[in-house]
Amino acid sequence: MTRPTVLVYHGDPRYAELVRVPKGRATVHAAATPSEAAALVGEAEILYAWKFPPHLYAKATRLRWLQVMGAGVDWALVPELPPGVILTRAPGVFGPWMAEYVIGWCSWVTQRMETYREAQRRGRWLDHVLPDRLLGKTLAIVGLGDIGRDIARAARVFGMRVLGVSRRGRAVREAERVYPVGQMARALRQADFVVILLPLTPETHGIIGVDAFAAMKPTAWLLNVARGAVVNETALLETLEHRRIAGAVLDVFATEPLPPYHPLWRLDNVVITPHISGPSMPDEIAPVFNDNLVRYLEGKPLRYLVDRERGY
Ligand code: OXD
Repeated sequence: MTRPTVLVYHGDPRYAELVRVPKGRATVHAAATPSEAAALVGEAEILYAWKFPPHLYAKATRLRWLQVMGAGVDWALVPELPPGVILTRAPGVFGPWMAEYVIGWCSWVTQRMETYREAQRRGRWLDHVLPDRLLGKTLAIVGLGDIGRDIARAARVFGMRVLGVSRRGRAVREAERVYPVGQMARALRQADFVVILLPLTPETHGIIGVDAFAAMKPTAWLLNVARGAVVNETALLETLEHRRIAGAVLDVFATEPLPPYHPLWRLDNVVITPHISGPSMPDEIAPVFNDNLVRYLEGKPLRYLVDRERGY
C-alpha cells in the first residue's frame, strides 16, 4: 500500500508539528501560503486546513479527506471541492471557549460593567445603580449543535433558563424547550439574550432579519458568534439605531475585518470583537485530527463527518 500524503495548510507551524503519524504510515507536508500549497496539493490525499484557497482544489486530484481546523465549514463547502471528498469537523473544541465568551458578555450586561468602569473613570461612587443577575434570565440559542449545548450547560450553571431553536426542534436535555426554525419567533419573544450559532448555508443566509428582530424584547441582547451573513446586517443596523432591542455583541460580520467606515463601529449599544469567540488552538484540534488519521489509515469510518448536502 502506498503511503498517503497529508498536507497541513496553516500559517502556524504547530499544526503540522502536532500531527502524529503512526509508524510512519503517512507523509506529512506543511504549507503556510497559497503558493506553497499549490506546489504540494497535487500529492495530498488528506488535507488538514483552515481556509484552503478554493482555486487550488483543481490540482487536488488525489484528495479524499479534508479535516477542517475551525468551527465553521462554510469556507470548505465551496463548489470547487471535489465531489467525493469526505469533510470532517472538530466538535468539542470550540464550545467551551464560546460558552465563556457568551456567559462573559451576558454578565457584562447584567453586571453593568461598562457603567461602573465609566463611573470609575470619572471618580464617581455609583452606589445607587445596582447590578442585575443572570439567574432567571432566558437565553435562546439559535442553532443547537454541540457548541450550542456547551453554551446551554454553562448558562444553566448560572440559573439561566435555556430555550433552543434547531432545524427540526428535536428536544435536548440541555434546553427547557426546543423550537423548530419555522417557530423561531416563539423562542425569541421570551429571550433576554439570543445567541446565534447557525451554520451559514443557503437556508440560513440572512435568516435573522426584520421578523426576528420584531419578535425580540426591547430589552433583549443579540449575540452573534456564528457567521455575519446569517444576520441581515441592514435590518440589524436599523434595529440597533432605533433601539428596538437593547444591543448586540457581534463577533462575526458579513465582511471581515469589519471595514473602518462601517456604521456598526459607531453605535454605543454594540460590542464588536474580531472573530475571536472560538479561537483555533493547534493543541486542541490535533487530538481530533490524529484520532481520525489513525482511523483513516486503518480503513475505519471517520468520526465527525460533515453532511455536504446539509452544509454542517
Ligand atoms: C470559525 C472559527 O469557524 O473561528 O469561525 O473557527
